[in-house]
Amino acid sequence: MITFYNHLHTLHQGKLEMFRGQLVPCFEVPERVEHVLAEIERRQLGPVRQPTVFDDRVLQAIHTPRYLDFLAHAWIEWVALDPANAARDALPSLWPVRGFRCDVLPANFSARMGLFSFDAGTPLMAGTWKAARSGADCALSAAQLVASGARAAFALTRPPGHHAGPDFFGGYCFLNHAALAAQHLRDQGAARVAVLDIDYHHGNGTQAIFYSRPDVLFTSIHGDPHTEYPFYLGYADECGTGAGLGCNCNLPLARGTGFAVWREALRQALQGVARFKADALVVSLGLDTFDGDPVAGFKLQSDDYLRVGADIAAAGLATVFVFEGGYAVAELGVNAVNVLAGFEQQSGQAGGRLRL
Ligand code: SP5
Ligand code: ZN
Repeated sequence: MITFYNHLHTLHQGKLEMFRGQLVPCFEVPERVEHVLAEIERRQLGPVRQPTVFDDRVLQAIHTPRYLDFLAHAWIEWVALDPANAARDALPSLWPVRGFRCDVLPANFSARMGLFSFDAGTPLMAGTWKAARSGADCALSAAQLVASGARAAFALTRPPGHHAGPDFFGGYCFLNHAALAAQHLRDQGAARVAVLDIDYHHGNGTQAIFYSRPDVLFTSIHGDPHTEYPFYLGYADECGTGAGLGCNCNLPLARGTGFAVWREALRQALQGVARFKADALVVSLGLDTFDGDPVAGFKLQSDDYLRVGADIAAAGLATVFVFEGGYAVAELGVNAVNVLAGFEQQSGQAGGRLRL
């Protein structure tokens, strides 16, 4: 399997995130993808390439122009507020909740930052835009390869993407790579695309992006939002709306869930993908379902990820894997590559390729 590696990811390196009234060191660190890259090389999963650079206009199929414009210029505006800001990351501290106006763009930068975000755990810095932009290129390159007939491809990037919506960042995410990949597959001729999100946290951004669309199925297995981040979305009764009714499927599981129950949810999710008659699959590959993860609560073991990959391969679809969360840094390489190697072992030579 070919990996598209975001060689610019280190430009994004957050210092602190807000947690229970304190600024604590970021969980989403550069070493995360470096461990995965090292394991890909050690196990000889396949070639590692730099992404093709795609036109900015491709991003506009998923994100609003005013949000993209905000992200591209956020850092210079943050520093313009106060030159001393250059030494610290930008974090939002106020948000327009129910009853406030979101249609008017405030001139004040902090006010705009709140308008385009949903948490105070997602620091933005000088290199965030470049890093996220190059991550989008990785996802688009992987989708392009799969559209040209590859059985699968992997976008290895950070910051992650699945919490980012049409016009908001949060949950360590700025641009929604999985959504960009799914849209690119559509634009290249795949009539129906499924997104399978197996990160511990609900992919609220991806759900929001496709909620009213009948051509993209979003299906997600995650910690129950009653108790788990991002809390305000991800319940089982969210099934899509309008033409997209029936094209959204949430499978929330209790904190503490182990592999047997999780795997049954995966079987259900893949059954939905089959019923949808998807032509291609995008997997939001979060590894924070791991037992040892410091921010999450499922109990998957390293070996389980081999079976996760095999189960996904058995769906028989051309597949784009997009790297998302996972914060047990030392085990992240083994866990991620286990999914990809399990997939490769299971996927035969025939079938599972797009003919567009
Ligand atoms: C992509 C992704 O996985 N984003 C997750 C964002 C979760 N942010 C909130 C994490 C809360 C931190 N909890 C710390 C628990 C310390 N024991
Ligand atoms: Zn996560």
